[in-house]
Amino acid sequence: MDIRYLTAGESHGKALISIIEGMPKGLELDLDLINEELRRRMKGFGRGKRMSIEKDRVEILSGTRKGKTIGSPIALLIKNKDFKIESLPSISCPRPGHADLAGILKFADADARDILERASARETAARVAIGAVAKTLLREFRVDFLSHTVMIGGVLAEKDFTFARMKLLAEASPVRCADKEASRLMCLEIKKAKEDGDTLGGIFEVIVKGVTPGLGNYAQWDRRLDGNLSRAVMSIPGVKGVEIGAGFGVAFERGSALHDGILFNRKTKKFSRSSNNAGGLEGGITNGEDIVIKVAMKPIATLKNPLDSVNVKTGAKKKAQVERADVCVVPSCGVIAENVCAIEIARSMKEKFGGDSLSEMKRNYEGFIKAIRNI
Ligand code: EPS
Repeated sequence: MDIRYLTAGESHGKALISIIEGMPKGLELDLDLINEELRRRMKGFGRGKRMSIEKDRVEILSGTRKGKTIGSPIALLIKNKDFKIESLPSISCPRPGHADLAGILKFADADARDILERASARETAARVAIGAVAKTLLREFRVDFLSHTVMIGGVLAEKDFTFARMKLLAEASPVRCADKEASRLMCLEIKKAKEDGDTLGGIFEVIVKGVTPGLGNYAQWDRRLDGNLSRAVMSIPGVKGVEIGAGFGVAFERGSALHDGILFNRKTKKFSRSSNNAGGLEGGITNGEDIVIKVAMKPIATLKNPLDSVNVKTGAKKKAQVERADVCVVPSCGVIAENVCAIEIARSMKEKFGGDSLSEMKRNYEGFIKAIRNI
């Protein structure tokens, strides 16, 4: 069975709900691990007041027995503490950059409240919960994730580290930046933006280690894993650019300089590459190298010092609605991207190795690993 999922819930509604189908039977679901992902998503310097109100915790409503998946749909619940949707006022001065005006036009309804309640990035908590389940499955196959901030407010992280060190340092930074000095300067930029009633976007990178070769399929466009990963990341609110591997940089190189040389170790019978400009994906399939995805996020659209707008009911020139908001959410977006990528990789794993139970899936996986050592 294919893995598919849905989320429901408004930013100030009762709760966020996730349903995930297709997880193999027999997977131990660690509630602490899911809650830890939710906690990571809430963190970060530049977050607003809402994150001090909420304490995102997941409740598993179905799909498990005695702590293990039973092969039926898994339903997850995250309750909103700030449940007040019925008493919130209408919004008729849309914020440039948010879904407000596009949604007003879509529904031909002058109140943006219904739009922003679902368009809000709060929905990503529900996706992170699903991603945490996907990560739990992938952990069984030794797949590991990190995200780290590359740029905020014009400050670039300049230092490079090994996967393990990068992960450690990014986790310890208030902006998920592994370069300590850059991290400090990024915080200063966020502080300045806040003082000016302004917001900041940025760039971050997701790296996935331990992914087996052969996931994804070029046989049909919608089975290409690069396309599915890009779509998943691009669908996170605020994301405007997604690059895989060298990304836009590929356009500047000659083929001889860009493509990653093929190496073979006779002892381990493993292929490897002299570089990873492909970002772990060739022909829409994983090639065994790390998957590397770089993401550009726009600044939050709600400004304390609001932009020009109009009252859509009267046509009069007005300032955009000011709502409680964050100043910079690039670190959280990195965590969300890790998790939506986990869902896509788990989907591809399930497609390739099938299996109704985890043990069946593992048998198929081990058999495949043996086969590629003997080609
Ligand atoms: C978010 C909750 C929201 C915002 C943010 C993400 O809470 P509230 O709107 O009640 O302050 O902090 O939403 C947006 C960035 C957005 O554009 O809507 C969350 O849980 O991540």
